Amino acid sequence: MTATIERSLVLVKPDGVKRGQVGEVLRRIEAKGYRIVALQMREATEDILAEHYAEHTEKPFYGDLVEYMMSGPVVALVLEGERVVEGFRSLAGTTDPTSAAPGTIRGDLARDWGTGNIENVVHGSDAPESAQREIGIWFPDL
Ligand code: IDP
Ligand code: MG
Repeated sequence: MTATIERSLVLVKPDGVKRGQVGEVLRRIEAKGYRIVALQMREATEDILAEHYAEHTEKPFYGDLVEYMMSGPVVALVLEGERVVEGFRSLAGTTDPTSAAPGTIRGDLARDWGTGNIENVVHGSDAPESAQREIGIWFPDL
């Protein structure tokens, strides 16, 4: 059997960077055993977000989502490992941090701040195909 090494695109979102949680997120990724193959701190732009969140541009919350994602720098990462897409989603927890399971990044490090945005510290690709697309957006040279 040949192992299929997968990649995932992860973002530490502006709330995570502002609250000093970059190290904790990286610690959990490394403790789990995934390899970090690229890492960059940068500001998202409207163009990048429109590509990154293409499936959400028509949603009612999209404007607020863009504002949230441009409220400060993000840390973009590419992770590598067998089934890393599924594995990082499991580490991250469900979208809503109030109900995300304790032990997950969102369950432990995020909460509802009453802003109307779902501020949940991290993004992780939801499928290998999305990962490939998202890596192309954030790391075109990779
Ligand atoms: P995911 O990040 O768990 O994959 P998605 O449904 O793909 O969740 O949504 C992308 C991001 O958009 C979420 O992480 C969250 O920050 C934001 N978001 C999703 N749904 C809502 C909503 O109903 N209101 C406000 N923000 C939302
Ligand atoms: Mg998603």
